[in-house]
Amino acid sequence: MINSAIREQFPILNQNINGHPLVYLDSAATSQKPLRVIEAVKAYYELDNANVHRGVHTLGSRATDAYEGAREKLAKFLNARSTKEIIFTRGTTTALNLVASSYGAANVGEGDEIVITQMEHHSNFIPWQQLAKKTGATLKFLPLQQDGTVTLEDAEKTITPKTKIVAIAYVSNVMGVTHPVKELAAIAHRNGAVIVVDGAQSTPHIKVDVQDLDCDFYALSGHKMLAPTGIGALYGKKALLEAMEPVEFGGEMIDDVGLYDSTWKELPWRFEGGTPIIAGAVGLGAAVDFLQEVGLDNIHQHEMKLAAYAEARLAEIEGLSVYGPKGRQVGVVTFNLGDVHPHDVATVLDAEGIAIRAGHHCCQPLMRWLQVSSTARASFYLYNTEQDVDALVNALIKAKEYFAYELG
Ligand code: 7TS
Repeated sequence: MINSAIREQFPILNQNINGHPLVYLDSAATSQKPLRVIEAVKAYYELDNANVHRGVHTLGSRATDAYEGAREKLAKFLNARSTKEIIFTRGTTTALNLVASSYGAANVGEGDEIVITQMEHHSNFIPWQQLAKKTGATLKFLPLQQDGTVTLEDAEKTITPKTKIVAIAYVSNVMGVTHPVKELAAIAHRNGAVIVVDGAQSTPHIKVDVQDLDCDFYALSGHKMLAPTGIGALYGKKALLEAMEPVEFGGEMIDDVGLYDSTWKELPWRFEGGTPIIAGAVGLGAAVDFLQEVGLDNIHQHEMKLAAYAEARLAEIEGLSVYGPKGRQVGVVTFNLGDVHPHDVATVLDAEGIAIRAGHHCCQPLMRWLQVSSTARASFYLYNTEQDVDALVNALIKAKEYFAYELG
């Protein structure tokens, strides 16, 4: 159950900002961290810190167990077949770039097609744009409906035997849209393509089963799912990863280094050159434990309720445009208040202790499609309440009065 006991486990939320209780509505940018995660990282540094996979001393074994234990937790959480399929990265951006520069460079050539949408975060946009430029492949866009959703009919037309890679976010960070990645995976596979899923916004909020989705690659960021910054992961099907070349060379990832050639460690370590993000992984493991105890289904239900409440309450504000589908499946609501610049809206809200994000949200192509330069965005997580939505609505009404002259 989601109740006030959950919120109390996030110490940062218990403070005033500008004389008001903090209302944190920016979890799509990064989530707050429960004590459980903060304490796991602290305990790791206080008791177990050492480098992994090398020394024979006790701390080295404990650190290695902690690091590899986190991999096991994440593999189970995503229902991967094996820990070999989980590569720790710095986050979603690094994971997606790894696929583009390794799998993409080896498998995409002139005349091939890469299919994405105009809604992608820059992290799932620029790697494919640059890969297409480098290889002479064509970048194709799955058309967006007015509310930002895609249709399978369009997907059947856009994905063809020329398609080598389909890359799409499971959940958009701006529009509150969920894409049918399982069905898209089936269409991609029928055409001989692989599907790369950007899971930055889905993993924290909905139950993900990579085998059920049948995705080939899946990228995630720990910091959006209660873990520290600087840790994330790439899931990849073992057969695909085994055929891929590493992109970072150095310590940790080698088997044998000769003067003129070298061989690589087995999966997943061959993709983890250098000292890994050990404390980050420990924090991610603790975050996964926490999420599983609360239950992803409970979290999702809670956020859908908040999103529905927010949609209804925001509709009371005349002159406020909300983008994205009605009855959204995730707790992200993007809007504009007349012609008032979203940065001004966010500044007025900050004075009330309310944290939202304003800007292009790393989605400039989407902003062009929406025909706006930027938007304001409120995003919810398991620690938010209906009172937070009320505070947002009240502050927006205040902002509207403040900027009345700009609203005509
Ligand atoms: N993909 C999506 C859908 C995202 O929302 C983000 C981050 C990323 C990729 C990149 O993740 P990173 O951890 O590698 O940076 N999104 C946002 C956001 O919406 N506001 O700040 C960061």
